Amino acid sequence: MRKFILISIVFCFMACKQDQVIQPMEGNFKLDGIGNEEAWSSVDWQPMNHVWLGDQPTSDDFEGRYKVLWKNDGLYVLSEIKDDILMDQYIDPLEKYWDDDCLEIFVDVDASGGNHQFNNNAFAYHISLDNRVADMGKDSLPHLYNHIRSRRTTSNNLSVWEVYMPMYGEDFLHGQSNRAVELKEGQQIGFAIAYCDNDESKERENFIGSMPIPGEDKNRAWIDANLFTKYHLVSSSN
Ligand SMILES: [Ca+2]
Ligand SMILES: [Ca+2]
Ligand SMILES: [Ca+2]
Ligand SMILES: [Ca+2]
Repeated sequence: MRKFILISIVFCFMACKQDQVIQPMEGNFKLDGIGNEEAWSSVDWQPMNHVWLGDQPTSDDFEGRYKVLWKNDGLYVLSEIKDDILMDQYIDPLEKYWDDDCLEIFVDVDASGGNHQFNNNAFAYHISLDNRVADMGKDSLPHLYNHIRSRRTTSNNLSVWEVYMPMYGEDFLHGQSNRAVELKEGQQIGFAIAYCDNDESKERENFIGSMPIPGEDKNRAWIDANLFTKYHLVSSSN
């Protein structure tokens, strides 16, 4: 009996892993930090609840969730972040951007996995409170990635982010004219989303992501694309 339960759990786990899908963005869309499009209401929220750095935050300190949709021209992300204090201590968007409050979205357009620290095999886009987007480039230096567009609205302690993300492959060259990858139904991509929460410290206090990371060091998604969740892009009939 115990063996049967164990096998069932393993099968369920595999099925759940395989069931990760991204639905298409259909209808009108306006990048304005307001998630009132019909397309958003057609999919469920997914939690950001895995602690990668710091202690488990209280619900007053941080709560986060997200939705993601796709079109041929890229991914569309909606995220709701409850954060008690918004902090932007480094005005320079390329200086210690991970120690300011920021939304971090990880993408691997061909789901290849592997190291992406100082190459473009995958990206870890850090989106600041003022909608500037930074990541490490091939030269091991931080750069702005202006092709990622973001809008945030905040009311009291609740911020809503909408992000439009054209997707690029590992041949992306910074500062050059690059062609975005056209997304197609059935394609598999790697995706993850996290929030760096700092309220009053020199360094970020918490880092909370969308998937569990095994092992002691959980701050590895910015280096290792194997950790990203694999999603299939599906049509609305799936
Ligand atoms: Ca909108
Ligand atoms: Ca907080
Ligand atoms: Ca890749
Ligand atoms: Ca904060």
